[in-house]
Amino acid sequence: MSLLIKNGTVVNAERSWTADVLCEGGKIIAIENRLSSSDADTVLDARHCFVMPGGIDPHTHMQLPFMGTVASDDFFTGTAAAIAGGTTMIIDFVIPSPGERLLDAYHKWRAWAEKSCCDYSFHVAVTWWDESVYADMGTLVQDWGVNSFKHFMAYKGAIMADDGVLVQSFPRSLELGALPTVHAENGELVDYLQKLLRKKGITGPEGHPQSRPPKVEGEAAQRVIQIAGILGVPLYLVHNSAIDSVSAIAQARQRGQRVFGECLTQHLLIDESVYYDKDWRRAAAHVMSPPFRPKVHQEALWDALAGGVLQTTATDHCCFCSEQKEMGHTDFTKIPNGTAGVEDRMAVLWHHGVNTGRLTATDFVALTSTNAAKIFNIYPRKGAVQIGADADLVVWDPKRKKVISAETQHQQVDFNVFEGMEVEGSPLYTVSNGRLVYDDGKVLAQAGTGRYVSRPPFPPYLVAQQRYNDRHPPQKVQRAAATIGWEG
Ligand code: URQ
Ligand code: ZN
Ligand code: ZN
Repeated sequence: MSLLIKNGTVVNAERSWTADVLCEGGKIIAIENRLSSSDADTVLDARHCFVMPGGIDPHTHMQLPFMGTVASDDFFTGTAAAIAGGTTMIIDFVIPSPGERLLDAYHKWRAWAEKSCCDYSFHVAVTWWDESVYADMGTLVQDWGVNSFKHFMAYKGAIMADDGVLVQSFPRSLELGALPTVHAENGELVDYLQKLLRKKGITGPEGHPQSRPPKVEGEAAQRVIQIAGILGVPLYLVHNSAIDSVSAIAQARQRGQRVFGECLTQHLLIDESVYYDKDWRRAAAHVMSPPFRPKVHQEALWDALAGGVLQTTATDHCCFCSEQKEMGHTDFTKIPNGTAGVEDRMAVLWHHGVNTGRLTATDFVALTSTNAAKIFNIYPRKGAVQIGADADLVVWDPKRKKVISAETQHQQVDFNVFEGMEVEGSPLYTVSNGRLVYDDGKVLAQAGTGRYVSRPPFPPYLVAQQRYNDRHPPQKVQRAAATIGWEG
Protein backbone atom coordinates (compact mmCIF):
# COMPACT_ATOMS: atom_id res chain seq x y z
CA MET A 1 0.00 0.00 0.00
CA SER A 2 1.48 3.36 -1.02
CA LEU A 3 0.36 6.76 0.20
CA LEU A 4 1.43 10.05 -1.35
CA ILE A 5 1.12 13.44 0.35
CA LYS A 6 1.29 16.17 -2.30
CA ASN A 7 1.79 19.98 -2.32
CA GLY A 8 2.60 20.28 1.38
CA THR A 9 5.32 22.08 3.35
CA VAL A 10 7.40 19.57 5.28
CA VAL A 11 8.32 20.76 8.80
CA ASN A 12 10.97 19.02 10.86
CA ALA A 13 12.56 20.22 14.10
CA GLU A 14 15.49 21.69 12.15
CA ARG A 15 13.92 23.14 8.99
CA SER A 16 10.92 23.34 6.68
CA TRP A 17 10.67 23.10 2.88
CA THR A 18 8.12 22.29 0.18
CA ALA A 19 8.12 18.68 -0.96
CA ASP A 20 5.86 15.72 -1.66
CA VAL A 21 6.16 12.72 0.66
CA LEU A 22 5.75 9.13 -0.54
CA CYS A 23 5.16 6.27 1.92
CA GLU A 24 5.23 2.53 1.23
CA GLY A 25 5.43 -0.51 3.51
CA GLY A 26 4.93 1.69 6.55
CA LYS A 27 8.07 3.74 5.82
CA ILE A 28 8.81 7.08 4.18
CA ILE A 29 10.50 6.22 0.87
CA ALA A 30 10.74 9.54 -0.99
CA ILE A 31 10.66 13.26 -0.16
CA GLU A 32 10.91 15.43 -3.28
CA ASN A 33 8.92 17.78 -5.50
CA ARG A 34 6.50 16.73 -8.24
CA LEU A 35 6.23 13.06 -7.30
CA SER A 36 3.81 11.36 -9.67
CA SER A 37 0.37 10.56 -8.24
CA SER A 38 -0.35 7.94 -10.88
CA ASP A 39 0.69 4.79 -9.07
CA ALA A 40 -0.02 5.75 -5.42
CA ASP A 41 -2.92 3.87 -3.80
CA THR A 42 -3.88 6.90 -1.69
CA VAL A 43 -3.13 10.54 -2.54
CA LEU A 44 -3.64 13.30 0.05
CA ASP A 45 -3.64 16.94 -1.00
CA ALA A 46 -1.67 18.91 1.60
CA ARG A 47 -1.96 22.28 -0.22
CA HIS A 48 -1.65 25.16 2.33
CA CYS A 49 -0.83 22.58 5.01
CA PHE A 50 2.25 21.44 6.93
CA VAL A 51 3.46 17.84 6.82
CA MET A 52 4.98 17.09 10.23
CA PRO A 53 6.17 14.03 12.15
CA GLY A 54 3.24 12.49 14.00
CA GLY A 55 3.07 13.64 17.62
CA ILE A 56 4.67 11.53 20.36
CA ASP A 57 2.99 11.86 23.76
CA PRO A 58 5.61 10.57 26.23
CA HIS A 59 3.21 10.48 29.17
CA THR A 60 -0.21 8.73 29.13
CA HIS A 61 -2.09 6.32 31.39
CA MET A 62 -4.67 4.39 29.39
CA GLN A 63 -7.01 2.22 31.56
CA LEU A 64 -4.78 2.81 34.58
CA PRO A 65 -6.03 1.08 37.76
CA PHE A 66 -5.61 3.93 40.27
CA MET A 67 -7.12 5.12 43.58
CA GLY A 68 -9.74 2.37 43.58
CA THR A 69 -10.95 2.75 40.01
CA VAL A 70 -9.70 2.49 36.39
CA ALA A 71 -9.03 5.39 34.00
CA SER A 72 -11.92 5.58 31.54
CA ASP A 73 -9.98 5.62 28.25
CA ASP A 74 -8.63 2.19 27.32
CA PHE A 75 -5.80 1.56 24.87
CA PHE A 76 -8.14 1.58 21.88
CA THR A 77 -10.30 4.58 22.69
CA GLY A 78 -7.31 6.51 24.04
CA THR A 79 -5.14 5.92 20.98
CA ALA A 80 -8.11 6.69 18.69
CA ALA A 81 -8.36 10.04 20.47
CA ALA A 82 -4.59 10.48 20.10
CA ILE A 83 -4.65 10.11 16.31
CA ALA A 84 -7.65 12.44 16.10
CA GLY A 85 -5.33 15.05 17.60
CA GLY A 86 -2.31 14.26 15.39
CA THR A 87 -0.43 12.07 17.90
CA THR A 88 0.80 8.80 16.38
CA MET A 89 2.67 7.32 19.33
CA ILE A 90 2.16 7.22 23.08
CA ILE A 91 4.59 6.17 25.79
CA ASP A 92 2.43 4.80 28.58
CA PHE A 93 3.39 3.44 32.02
CA VAL A 94 3.55 -0.01 33.53
CA ILE A 95 2.96 0.62 37.24
CA PRO A 96 3.52 -2.49 39.36
CA SER A 97 1.89 -2.54 42.79
CA PRO A 98 4.52 -2.64 45.54
CA GLY A 99 5.64 -6.26 45.80
CA GLU A 100 4.43 -7.13 42.28
CA ARG A 101 7.16 -8.46 39.96
CA LEU A 102 7.98 -5.82 37.33
CA LEU A 103 7.97 -8.47 34.61
CA ASP A 104 4.47 -9.69 35.56
CA ALA A 105 3.13 -6.13 35.49
CA TYR A 106 4.85 -5.50 32.16
CA HIS A 107 3.18 -8.48 30.48
CA LYS A 108 -0.18 -7.49 31.96
CA TRP A 109 0.07 -4.01 30.44
CA ARG A 110 1.35 -5.42 27.13
CA ALA A 111 -1.82 -7.51 26.89
CA TRP A 112 -4.02 -4.49 27.60
CA ALA A 113 -2.24 -2.47 24.92
CA GLU A 114 -2.79 -5.06 22.16
CA LYS A 115 -5.97 -3.18 21.11
CA SER A 116 -4.11 0.12 20.48
CA CYS A 117 -4.60 1.77 17.09
CA CYS A 118 -1.36 3.71 17.05
CA ASP A 119 2.17 2.75 18.06
CA TYR A 120 2.99 2.61 21.77
CA SER A 121 5.78 1.92 24.23
CA PHE A 122 6.16 1.73 28.02
CA HIS A 123 8.10 3.33 30.82
CA VAL A 124 8.17 0.87 33.74
CA ALA A 125 7.71 2.23 37.26
CA VAL A 126 9.96 1.11 40.11
CA THR A 127 7.54 1.26 43.06
CA TRP A 128 9.48 -0.96 45.47
CA TRP A 129 12.89 -2.63 45.74
CA ASP A 130 14.44 -6.03 46.23
CA GLU A 131 16.76 -8.27 44.26
CA SER A 132 13.93 -9.29 41.92
CA VAL A 133 13.43 -5.63 40.91
CA TYR A 134 17.15 -5.39 40.15
CA ALA A 135 16.91 -8.53 38.01
CA ASP A 136 13.66 -7.62 36.25
CA MET A 137 15.04 -4.21 35.27
CA GLY A 138 17.82 -6.03 33.44
CA THR A 139 15.44 -8.38 31.66
CA LEU A 140 13.15 -5.50 30.67
CA VAL A 141 16.04 -3.57 29.09
CA GLN A 142 17.81 -6.52 27.50
CA ASP A 143 14.81 -8.54 26.29
CA TRP A 144 11.77 -6.26 26.13
CA GLY A 145 12.89 -2.89 24.76
CA VAL A 146 12.38 -0.79 27.89
CA ASN A 147 14.89 2.06 28.28
CA SER A 148 13.23 4.23 30.92
CA PHE A 149 12.19 3.60 34.52
CA LYS A 150 9.68 5.81 36.33
CA HIS A 151 9.77 6.80 40.01
CA PHE A 152 6.81 8.40 41.78
CA MET A 153 8.14 10.53 44.65
CA ALA A 154 4.49 11.23 45.55
CA TYR A 155 1.60 8.91 46.52
CA LYS A 156 2.83 7.77 49.93
CA GLY A 157 1.33 4.46 51.01
CA ALA A 158 0.68 3.51 47.38
CA ILE A 159 3.30 3.68 44.64
CA MET A 160 5.76 6.15 46.17
CA ALA A 161 9.48 5.44 45.74
CA ASP A 162 11.43 6.90 48.68
CA ASP A 163 15.07 8.00 48.49
CA GLY A 164 16.12 4.46 49.45
CA VAL A 165 14.51 3.14 46.27
CA LEU A 166 15.92 5.98 44.14
CA VAL A 167 19.51 5.30 45.20
CA GLN A 168 19.12 1.64 44.28
CA SER A 169 17.22 2.11 41.02
CA PHE A 170 19.19 5.02 39.55
CA PRO A 171 22.61 3.29 39.48
CA ARG A 172 20.92 0.14 38.12
CA SER A 173 19.35 2.24 35.34
CA LEU A 174 22.75 3.76 34.52
CA GLU A 175 24.36 0.32 34.41
CA LEU A 176 21.69 -0.83 31.94
CA GLY A 177 21.74 2.30 29.77
CA ALA A 178 18.20 3.24 30.82
CA LEU A 179 16.91 6.73 31.70
CA PRO A 180 15.33 7.30 35.12
CA THR A 181 12.20 9.49 35.03
CA VAL A 182 10.46 10.99 38.07
CA HIS A 183 7.20 12.47 39.29
CA ALA A 184 8.72 15.07 41.63
CA GLU A 185 6.48 15.93 44.56
CA ASN A 186 7.46 15.31 48.19
CA GLY A 187 5.04 12.53 49.13
CA GLU A 188 5.67 12.87 52.87
CA LEU A 189 4.82 16.59 52.79
CA VAL A 190 1.67 15.93 50.72
CA ASP A 191 0.57 13.29 53.21
CA TYR A 192 1.20 15.59 56.17
CA LEU A 193 -0.59 18.58 54.58
CA GLN A 194 -3.56 16.43 53.49
CA LYS A 195 -4.04 15.26 57.09
CA LEU A 196 -3.66 18.84 58.39
CA LEU A 197 -6.28 20.18 55.95
CA ARG A 198 -8.71 17.35 56.72
CA LYS A 199 -8.29 18.08 60.44
CA LYS A 200 -9.29 21.68 59.70
CA GLY A 201 -12.43 20.30 58.05
CA ILE A 202 -11.40 21.05 54.47
CA THR A 203 -12.93 18.30 52.30
CA GLY A 204 -13.53 20.00 48.91
CA PRO A 205 -11.32 20.05 45.79
CA GLU A 206 -9.73 23.30 47.02
CA GLY A 207 -7.84 21.10 49.49
CA HIS A 208 -5.97 19.47 46.62
CA PRO A 209 -3.75 22.42 45.58
CA GLN A 210 -3.42 23.50 49.22
CA SER A 211 -1.93 20.09 50.08
CA ARG A 212 0.68 20.23 47.28
CA PRO A 213 1.88 23.84 46.83
CA PRO A 214 4.65 24.63 44.30
CA LYS A 215 7.38 24.26 46.93
CA VAL A 216 6.37 20.62 47.46
CA GLU A 217 7.25 20.07 43.82
CA GLY A 218 10.33 22.29 43.94
CA GLU A 219 11.81 20.48 46.95
CA ALA A 220 11.45 17.10 45.29
CA ALA A 221 12.85 18.38 42.00
CA GLN A 222 15.90 19.88 43.71
CA ARG A 223 16.45 16.74 45.77
CA VAL A 224 16.16 14.26 42.93
CA ILE A 225 18.41 16.39 40.70
CA GLN A 226 21.07 16.39 43.42
CA ILE A 227 20.71 12.63 43.92
CA ALA A 228 21.07 12.05 40.18
CA GLY A 229 24.08 14.42 40.03
CA ILE A 230 25.87 12.64 42.87
CA LEU A 231 25.17 9.26 41.25
CA GLY A 232 26.18 10.57 37.80
CA VAL A 233 22.86 9.57 36.29
CA PRO A 234 20.85 11.46 33.64
CA LEU A 235 17.30 12.34 34.65
CA TYR A 236 13.90 13.19 33.11
CA LEU A 237 11.35 15.06 35.23
CA VAL A 238 7.73 14.62 34.12
CA HIS A 239 4.90 17.19 34.27
CA ASN A 240 6.82 20.17 35.62
CA SER A 241 4.13 22.65 36.62
CA ALA A 242 5.87 25.37 38.64
CA ILE A 243 8.64 27.93 38.62
CA ASP A 244 10.16 25.99 41.50
CA SER A 245 10.89 22.84 39.50
CA VAL A 246 11.64 24.65 36.24
CA SER A 247 14.32 26.78 37.92
CA ALA A 248 15.85 23.66 39.49
CA ILE A 249 16.11 22.12 36.03
CA ALA A 250 17.52 25.33 34.52
CA GLN A 251 20.26 25.52 37.18
CA ALA A 252 21.15 21.86 36.71
CA ARG A 253 21.39 22.23 32.94
CA GLN A 254 23.41 25.42 33.40
CA ARG A 255 26.08 23.44 35.27
CA GLY A 256 26.16 20.79 32.58
CA GLN A 257 24.09 18.16 34.36
CA ARG A 258 22.07 16.02 31.96
CA VAL A 259 18.51 16.75 33.09
CA PHE A 260 15.45 16.78 30.82
CA GLY A 261 12.03 18.24 31.59
CA GLU A 262 8.48 17.76 30.36
CA CYS A 263 5.47 20.06 30.54
CA LEU A 264 1.77 19.26 30.15
CA THR A 265 -0.34 21.47 27.86
CA GLN A 266 -2.93 21.63 30.64
CA HIS A 267 -0.49 23.38 33.01
CA LEU A 268 0.29 25.99 30.33
CA LEU A 269 -3.28 27.26 30.20
CA ILE A 270 -5.30 26.30 33.27
CA ASP A 271 -4.79 27.88 36.68
CA GLU A 272 -5.70 26.95 40.25
CA SER A 273 -8.91 29.03 40.27
CA VAL A 274 -10.68 25.97 38.83
CA TYR A 275 -10.56 24.32 42.26
CA TYR A 276 -12.71 27.13 43.73
CA ASP A 277 -15.54 26.63 41.24
CA LYS A 278 -18.90 26.54 43.04
CA ASP A 279 -19.78 23.48 40.97
CA TRP A 280 -18.11 20.57 42.84
CA ARG A 281 -18.17 18.38 39.71
CA ARG A 282 -16.24 20.92 37.64
CA ALA A 283 -13.73 21.58 40.42
CA ALA A 284 -13.16 17.85 41.04
CA ALA A 285 -12.75 17.20 37.31
CA HIS A 286 -9.54 19.27 37.47
CA VAL A 287 -7.97 17.28 40.33
CA MET A 288 -4.66 15.99 39.04
CA SER A 289 -1.10 16.02 40.37
CA PRO A 290 0.77 18.28 40.31
CA PRO A 291 -2.27 20.58 40.58
CA PHE A 292 -2.97 23.60 38.40
CA ARG A 293 -1.01 26.58 39.68
CA PRO A 294 -1.43 30.36 40.05
CA LYS A 295 -1.17 32.02 36.62
CA VAL A 296 2.34 33.39 37.25
CA HIS A 297 3.74 29.88 36.73
CA GLN A 298 2.30 29.61 33.21
CA GLU A 299 4.55 32.23 31.61
CA ALA A 300 7.57 30.57 33.22
CA LEU A 301 6.54 27.27 31.61
CA TRP A 302 6.10 28.93 28.20
CA ASP A 303 9.53 30.57 28.54
CA ALA A 304 11.07 27.24 29.56
CA LEU A 305 9.64 25.56 26.44
CA ALA A 306 10.77 28.38 24.13
CA GLY A 307 14.16 28.62 25.80
CA GLY A 308 15.03 24.91 25.80
CA VAL A 309 14.88 24.40 29.58
CA LEU A 310 12.00 21.98 29.06
CA GLN A 311 12.21 19.70 26.03
CA THR A 312 8.89 17.90 25.66
CA THR A 313 5.13 18.44 25.96
CA ALA A 314 2.83 15.66 27.12
CA THR A 315 -0.66 15.24 28.57
CA ASP A 316 -0.47 12.71 31.41
CA HIS A 317 -3.77 11.54 29.88
CA CYS A 318 -5.45 9.74 32.77
CA CYS A 319 -9.17 10.45 32.68
CA PHE A 320 -11.96 9.67 35.13
CA CYS A 321 -15.67 10.33 34.52
CA SER A 322 -17.70 12.40 36.98
CA GLU A 323 -19.11 9.43 38.83
CA GLN A 324 -15.55 8.21 39.38
CA LYS A 325 -14.49 11.63 40.67
CA GLU A 326 -17.54 11.42 43.03
CA MET A 327 -15.55 8.84 45.04
CA GLY A 328 -13.98 11.87 46.73
CA HIS A 329 -17.18 13.83 47.31
CA THR A 330 -16.61 14.06 51.06
CA ASP A 331 -12.83 13.86 51.02
CA PHE A 332 -10.66 15.51 48.36
CA THR A 333 -7.85 13.01 49.00
CA LYS A 334 -10.12 10.30 47.54
CA ILE A 335 -10.81 12.08 44.23
CA PRO A 336 -9.02 10.00 41.54
CA ASN A 337 -6.17 12.14 40.26
CA GLY A 338 -6.01 12.77 36.54
CA THR A 339 -7.32 14.68 33.54
CA ALA A 340 -7.57 14.01 29.80
CA GLY A 341 -5.63 15.77 27.06
CA VAL A 342 -4.21 13.35 24.48
CA GLU A 343 -6.62 14.59 21.77
CA ASP A 344 -6.03 18.30 22.34
CA ARG A 345 -2.31 18.62 23.10
CA MET A 346 -1.10 19.59 19.65
CA ALA A 347 -3.93 21.95 18.66
CA VAL A 348 -3.77 23.74 22.02
CA LEU A 349 0.02 24.11 21.81
CA TRP A 350 -0.19 25.32 18.18
CA HIS A 351 -2.91 27.88 18.90
CA HIS A 352 -1.41 29.30 22.10
CA GLY A 353 2.20 28.70 21.14
CA VAL A 354 2.72 29.18 17.40
CA ASN A 355 -0.23 31.52 16.64
CA THR A 356 0.92 33.83 19.45
CA GLY A 357 4.56 33.84 18.33
CA ARG A 358 5.86 32.13 21.49
CA LEU A 359 6.99 29.16 19.38
CA THR A 360 7.99 28.62 15.75
CA ALA A 361 6.59 25.74 13.69
CA THR A 362 9.93 23.95 14.00
CA ASP A 363 9.86 24.46 17.80
CA PHE A 364 6.39 22.92 17.72
CA VAL A 365 7.68 19.79 15.98
CA ALA A 366 10.58 19.52 18.41
CA LEU A 367 8.29 19.86 21.43
CA THR A 368 5.51 17.54 20.24
CA SER A 369 7.60 14.81 18.62
CA THR A 370 11.32 15.05 17.84
CA ASN A 371 12.74 15.75 21.30
CA ALA A 372 10.78 12.88 22.86
CA ALA A 373 12.06 10.57 20.11
CA LYS A 374 15.65 11.65 20.80
CA ILE A 375 15.41 11.48 24.60
CA PHE A 376 13.83 8.03 24.53
CA ASN A 377 16.23 6.77 21.84
CA ILE A 378 13.88 6.08 18.93
CA TYR A 379 15.05 8.92 16.65
CA PRO A 380 15.01 9.10 13.63
CA ARG A 381 12.76 6.03 13.31
CA LYS A 382 10.24 8.34 15.02
CA GLY A 383 10.13 12.12 15.24
CA ALA A 384 11.31 13.03 11.73
CA VAL A 385 9.97 13.34 8.17
CA GLN A 386 12.95 11.50 6.76
CA ILE A 387 13.53 8.71 4.24
CA GLY A 388 13.59 5.41 6.10
CA ALA A 389 11.62 6.72 9.08
CA ASP A 390 8.27 5.22 10.09
CA ALA A 391 5.46 6.75 8.05
CA ASP A 392 3.85 8.42 11.08
CA LEU A 393 2.77 11.85 9.86
CA VAL A 394 0.25 14.57 10.48
CA VAL A 395 -1.03 16.92 7.74
CA TRP A 396 -1.56 20.07 9.76
CA ASP A 397 -4.03 22.70 8.50
CA PRO A 398 -3.03 25.97 10.20
CA LYS A 399 -6.39 27.55 9.29
CA ARG A 400 -8.60 24.69 10.43
CA LYS A 401 -10.64 25.93 13.41
CA LYS A 402 -12.42 23.92 16.04
CA VAL A 403 -14.08 24.45 19.38
CA ILE A 404 -12.91 21.91 21.94
CA SER A 405 -15.78 20.19 23.76
CA ALA A 406 -16.59 17.02 25.67
CA GLU A 407 -19.64 16.78 23.36
CA THR A 408 -17.53 16.24 20.26
CA GLN A 409 -14.28 14.73 21.55
CA HIS A 410 -13.18 11.15 20.96
CA GLN A 411 -11.81 10.86 24.51
CA GLN A 412 -14.09 8.57 26.53
CA VAL A 413 -14.73 10.94 29.41
CA ASP A 414 -17.57 13.35 30.21
CA PHE A 415 -15.39 16.41 30.75
CA ASN A 416 -12.78 18.43 28.92
CA VAL A 417 -10.48 20.81 30.78
CA PHE A 418 -10.26 22.93 27.59
CA GLU A 419 -14.09 23.06 27.20
CA GLY A 420 -15.16 25.84 24.84
CA MET A 421 -11.64 26.78 23.78
CA GLU A 422 -11.54 27.83 20.11
CA VAL A 423 -8.32 26.85 18.40
CA GLU A 424 -7.04 27.65 14.89
CA GLY A 425 -4.77 24.94 13.56
CA SER A 426 -5.50 21.21 13.79
CA PRO A 427 -4.98 17.95 11.90
CA LEU A 428 -6.57 17.46 8.48
CA TYR A 429 -5.08 13.96 8.06
CA THR A 430 -3.16 11.63 10.38
CA VAL A 431 -1.08 8.81 8.91
CA SER A 432 0.09 5.95 11.10
CA ASN A 433 2.45 3.28 9.80
CA GLY A 434 1.76 4.51 6.24
CA ARG A 435 -2.04 4.16 6.58
CA LEU A 436 -4.59 7.02 6.64
CA VAL A 437 -6.10 6.70 10.13
CA TYR A 438 -7.77 10.09 10.54
CA ASP A 439 -9.48 11.93 7.68
CA ASP A 440 -10.88 15.40 8.25
CA GLY A 441 -12.80 14.55 11.44
CA LYS A 442 -13.28 10.83 10.96
CA VAL A 443 -11.20 8.23 12.85
CA LEU A 444 -10.59 5.32 10.47
CA ALA A 445 -8.22 3.35 12.67
CA GLN A 446 -8.87 -0.26 13.59
CA ALA A 447 -8.21 -1.69 17.06
CA GLY A 448 -5.05 -3.76 17.21
CA THR A 449 -3.22 -1.98 14.36
CA GLY A 450 -0.84 -0.17 16.72
CA ARG A 451 2.59 -1.74 17.31
CA TYR A 452 4.73 -2.02 20.40
CA VAL A 453 7.86 0.11 19.92
CA SER A 454 10.95 -1.41 21.49
CA ARG A 455 13.37 1.27 22.67
CA PRO A 456 17.08 0.33 22.75
CA PRO A 457 19.27 1.18 25.77
CA PHE A 458 21.48 4.24 25.52
CA PRO A 459 25.07 3.62 24.35
CA PRO A 460 27.57 3.81 27.26
CA TYR A 461 29.29 6.96 25.90
CA LEU A 462 25.96 8.84 26.11
CA VAL A 463 25.52 8.16 29.82
CA ALA A 464 29.24 8.04 30.74
CA GLN A 465 29.55 11.78 29.98
CA GLN A 466 27.23 12.51 32.87
CA ARG A 467 29.34 10.38 35.20
CA TYR A 468 32.48 12.15 33.92
CA ASN A 469 30.97 15.62 34.50
CA ASP A 470 30.31 14.82 38.10
CA ARG A 471 33.68 13.31 38.89
CA HIS A 472 35.84 15.65 36.77
CA PRO A 473 34.28 19.09 36.76
CA PRO A 474 35.27 21.28 33.82
CA GLN A 475 38.78 22.79 34.06
CA LYS A 476 37.54 26.20 35.15
CA VAL A 477 35.80 24.71 38.14
CA GLN A 478 38.96 22.79 39.02
CA ARG A 479 41.09 25.96 38.85
CA ALA A 480 38.60 27.85 40.99
CA ALA A 481 38.46 24.88 43.35
CA ALA A 482 42.27 24.82 43.61
CA THR A 483 42.30 28.44 44.77
CA ILE A 484 40.15 27.47 47.74
CA GLY A 485 42.04 24.24 48.35
CA TRP A 486 39.09 22.02 47.32
CA GLU A 487 40.41 18.69 46.10
CA GLY A 488 37.17 17.53 44.43
O1 URQ B 1 0.72 11.04 38.72
C1 URQ B 1 0.49 10.59 37.60
O2 URQ B 1 1.18 10.92 36.66
C2 URQ B 1 -0.63 9.62 37.35
C3 URQ B 1 -1.01 8.81 38.54
C4 URQ B 1 -1.82 10.37 36.73
N1 URQ B 1 -2.51 11.26 37.65
C5 URQ B 1 -2.18 12.55 37.85
O3 URQ B 1 -2.84 13.24 38.62
N2 URQ B 1 -1.16 13.09 37.23
ZN1 ZN C 1 2.72 11.89 37.85
ZN1 ZN D 1 1.39 10.33 34.89
